[in-house]
Amino acid sequence: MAEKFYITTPIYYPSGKWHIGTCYTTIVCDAIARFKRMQGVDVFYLTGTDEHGQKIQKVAQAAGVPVKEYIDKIVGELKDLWKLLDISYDKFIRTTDEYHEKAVQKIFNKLYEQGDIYKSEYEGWYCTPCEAFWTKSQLVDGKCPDCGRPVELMKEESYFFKMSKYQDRIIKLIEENPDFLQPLSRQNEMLNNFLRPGLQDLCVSRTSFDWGIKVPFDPKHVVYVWLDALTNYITALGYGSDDTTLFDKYWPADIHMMGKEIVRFHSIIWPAILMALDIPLPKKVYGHGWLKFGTDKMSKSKGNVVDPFILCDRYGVDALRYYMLREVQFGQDGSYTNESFIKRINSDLTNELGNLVSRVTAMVTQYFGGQIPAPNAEEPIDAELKELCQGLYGKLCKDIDQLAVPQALEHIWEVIQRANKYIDETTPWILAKSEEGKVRLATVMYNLCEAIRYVATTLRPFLTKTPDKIFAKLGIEDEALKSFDSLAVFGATKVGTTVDKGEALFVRYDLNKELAYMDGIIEEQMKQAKAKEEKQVENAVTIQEIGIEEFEKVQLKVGTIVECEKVPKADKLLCSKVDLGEGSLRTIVSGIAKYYTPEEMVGKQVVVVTNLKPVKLCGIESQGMVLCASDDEGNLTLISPATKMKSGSEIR
Ligand code: ME8
Repeated sequence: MAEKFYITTPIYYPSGKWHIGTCYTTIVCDAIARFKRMQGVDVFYLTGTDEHGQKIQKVAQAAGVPVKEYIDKIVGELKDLWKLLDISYDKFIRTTDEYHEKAVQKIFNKLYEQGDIYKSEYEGWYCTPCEAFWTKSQLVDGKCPDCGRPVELMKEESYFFKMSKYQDRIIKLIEENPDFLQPLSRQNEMLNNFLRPGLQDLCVSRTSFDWGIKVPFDPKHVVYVWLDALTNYITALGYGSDDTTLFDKYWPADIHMMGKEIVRFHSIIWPAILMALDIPLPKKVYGHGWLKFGTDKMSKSKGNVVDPFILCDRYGVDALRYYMLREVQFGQDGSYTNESFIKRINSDLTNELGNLVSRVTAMVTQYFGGQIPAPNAEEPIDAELKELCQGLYGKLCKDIDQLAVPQALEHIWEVIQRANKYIDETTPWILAKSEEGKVRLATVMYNLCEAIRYVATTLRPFLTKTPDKIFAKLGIEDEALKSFDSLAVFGATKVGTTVDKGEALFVRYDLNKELAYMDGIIEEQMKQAKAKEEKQVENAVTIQEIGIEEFEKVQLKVGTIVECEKVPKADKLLCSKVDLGEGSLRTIVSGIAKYYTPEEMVGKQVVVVTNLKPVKLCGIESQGMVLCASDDEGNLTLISPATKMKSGSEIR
């Protein structure tokens, strides 16, 4: 039976703010998953979206769209991004999927019934505008640390998970299984900052919003988003459903991969939940570092978001995948700069890899009519290149097992660099000058083609377009010659195969020109971010919630327009006399002359705000306001009762 391998990324918040940092986890996991598949391992690679919680509910509401509809669109965009980046996931889970929701309810029930979840009261300092609870120590000068406004001590009825019960087992797990939590630095962080000071029971339900999975036996509560989200790793495999085939096959996970900021949830809360459910623990939790923009965390509001769609469009998917996998020392924070990106493409991809392939295919074309010649005159200098090729796969296996992805690429590049040096050392252009030299030249060309085949084959998990282009240039169609198995013996490339130099694999970029281009994009992004922020402020003003007591202060009545005329010297204004059943008529000035003629107005029934303070408009005192609806396309219409009403009827 094939060895199995279950690898997961975190499930992504449908924030819609995708930048290259967001793609980091998925690209790394993808390379590992592809590598394992090529080794003949039965891989299950899971990713998905984390769709519940107050934040997303609020954003959707502010956009005026039903929450699910709002999220569906963003999830579609995320899937497009994964498609663009050739992410080869086996399953995409959404926490709004019905099977997941049902399984989470089952889990919650089970934990409640066995006493691991209990009902109590959550007490904390509550900031109403932010809808957030804070502990006393988190407050800044006794006020909300986020917005600086006053907070009040509030209690919320909640369910709690007995996390404290599992504290000692988790400490033991981390201390006794150094492989469980990696890299090492994260172990000390978890032990010293959270576990040894003592774990508190975890609040696992909320009542202040409802965009979540309902607690089955107490539906005014929704399940805490992290409990909902973490369980995706087992519900995606069918845990809690009628069909647990995948769960039985793939669980426990071999690697949960994530950014360092969510290691706490995966190495403390998640094991505690699994322990309570009596399910085996994942083999490894790995918290990688952040990809920063220069020295800053990427954020849309800072305008330093590097857009993967733009980069792929201009430089190709493989350039981005290569940069992400090679540039950052895995486990540590890395820094993206436009300059280092372009330099990596120019040096590693264009100068080293691209050049090697084009030089060799050009020489085979020129000296051997495009057919790979038979090797027949070995010299000691060949041994080093051959050994390097033959040893490559073994090194890569070790690198991938240790999650040393950049080192894996470095090892492939050692072969590329050695092959380029081999060309300089063997001087094919001199060998080509004599018949005797040509005998030796055949061997040199064969060895180079074979070395390039090693490179293309081993690059397959990391780059998704380039290896196939190289195979096409080498005329290799046989799938067996693109497999890891074919790397056992140097010499598998078939003599006589026809090569095709074709187009260059990579372009060489003018650094300054590209930097100017990218600066232009960042500038545009900043402009857009600023405009969006302004719009949000504007929206926030319009959508600010008010209590019923405030609304009741507004008096609305049905009025009938009795007279109407244009206001002299004011293009936009009409002055109406309105019957509000008060005995005398009110004078109301409205800015609607562009939409209605005075004649059209007369006889219309309208909605009037009757208790507005009078204002003078163009010298006329306006004693109320006529309500209208308007849209973005410049339409405007009066609001009228659906059927004729008595003038002065109250609107409630
Ligand atoms: O945390 N560099 O989702 P998320 C590297 N829903 N990695 C980055 C990054 C950057 N600049 N920015 C984001 C969540 N990431 C939860 C997970 S799992 C049960 C729930 C990574 O959308 C981040 O570290 O905020 C994480 O691994 C992934 O993107 C998703 O983050």
